[in-house]
Amino acid sequence: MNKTTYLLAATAALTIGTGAISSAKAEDGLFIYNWSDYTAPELIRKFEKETGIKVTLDTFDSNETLLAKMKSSAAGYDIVVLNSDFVEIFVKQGLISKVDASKLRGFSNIAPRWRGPAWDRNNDYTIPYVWGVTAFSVNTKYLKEQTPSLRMLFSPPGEARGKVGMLGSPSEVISLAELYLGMPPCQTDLANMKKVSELLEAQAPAVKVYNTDGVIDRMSSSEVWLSQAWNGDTARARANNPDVKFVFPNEGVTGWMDNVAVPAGARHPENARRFMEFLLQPENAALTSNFTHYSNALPASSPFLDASLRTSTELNIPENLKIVFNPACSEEAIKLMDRVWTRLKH
Ligand code: N2P
Repeated sequence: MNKTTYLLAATAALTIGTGAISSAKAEDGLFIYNWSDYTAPELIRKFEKETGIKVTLDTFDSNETLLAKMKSSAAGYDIVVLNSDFVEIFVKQGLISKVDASKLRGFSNIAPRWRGPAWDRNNDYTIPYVWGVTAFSVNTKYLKEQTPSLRMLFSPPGEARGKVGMLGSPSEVISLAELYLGMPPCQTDLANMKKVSELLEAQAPAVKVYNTDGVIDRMSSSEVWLSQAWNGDTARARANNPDVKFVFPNEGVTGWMDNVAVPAGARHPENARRFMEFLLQPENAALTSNFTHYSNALPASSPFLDASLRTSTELNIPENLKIVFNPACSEEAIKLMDRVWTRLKH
């Protein structure tokens, strides 16, 4: 929308508005920074229509990219979406501001399980967006035999050589490697990190790409046959290509919640608040789940979910599966991860 049509839309919304809109200057807009392939266009249209607030969306591919952007001065965003294992890092570095989320309208719609989570005990800073798990997918057309073990990903069968896709960030790759090797996350033990490094170096010749963008496309098009993957992205790939299958490995999976927060110094904090309250309405959470194929934290959204989601093999996580929600790593652990990663990429 260009500026003129946008102003017309804002005026129209103001005339039919309820008065609530007067507290937020609609024409100032709302700037959102979210993971790629993660924001339902319908959700944004609905928010714009209901509030007259024009949304601008930018996307990123990993927590590390988001962190670097937030640190590099005023990025100008009002809303960011970040993984549970990065929340404390953002808080410590003063990158997100207190929103006192439990006072938001709709907060009580959040399932008890997801209120006051380990990464934000009092919901001072965040509300949940959607959550999922990380393991791997297999293209069953080309890889007829599947091993329900992370071994298949980290020591891939010969025929998968050059057809393996890994996510493109140290936290994603190394935390899964640690899980496979039976180590707690955020290792600072040098001998253990050496083992992680050796595992990844040995896997590298089979890897076609380390990239967190475009994972759905690469799985759908069979460009990769074996891919480190999130369950929801795999569900979307399977909708395009029924040969794509998500594997729940014996060793377990890493789990994460993505969280909505307001960057420190956001220029439209009131609009950000309204967006958070909008996300806390069950029909709106369902729009996000229906688009992303991830589970949200609002049980009352289930009547609005697409039937395919309720039966999705990727979202129906086996009951006894071990799910490790990673904590925020210490600076020392992050330094070691970066070292392993830099070595791997050279
Ligand atoms: C975006 C999926 C992001 C999930 N396609 C990672 N937390």
